[in-house]
Amino acid sequence: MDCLFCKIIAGEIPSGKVYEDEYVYAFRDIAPQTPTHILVVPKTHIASADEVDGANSIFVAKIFEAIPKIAAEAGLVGGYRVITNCGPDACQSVKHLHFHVMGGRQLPENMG
Ligand code: DGP
Repeated sequence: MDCLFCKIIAGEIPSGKVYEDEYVYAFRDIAPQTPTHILVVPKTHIASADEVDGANSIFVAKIFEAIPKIAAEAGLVGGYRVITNCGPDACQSVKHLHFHVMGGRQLPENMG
């Protein structure tokens, strides 16, 4: 499967890894939109939030267990935003489920 984030997880493409466990891989976004911008992804190929089901939702649960640790390690003491883009209307560009963890400054209230 020709998936950029699968290649990053496999170490075939370098990334700024910040966290990894059995289910979860997290790395710095290549084009950060906030002072801290981390991508948190499942270590199995799930194309988007549309593809989450009972067979793979453990990966999503583990991602949300990892996010507070990742945020704390990144020093996001004032809070952070978690976003996933799903499909063309949301401008999802990489077809491997990922959660943007963004912070390091006051974020705008408007998200869309
Ligand atoms: P989205 O638009 O929600 O699909 O976000 C995809 C994100 O992936 C975008 O913020 C940029 C990031 N990205 C794309 N290619 C790479 C890469 O090769 N390395 C890293 N670290 N991030 C990437």
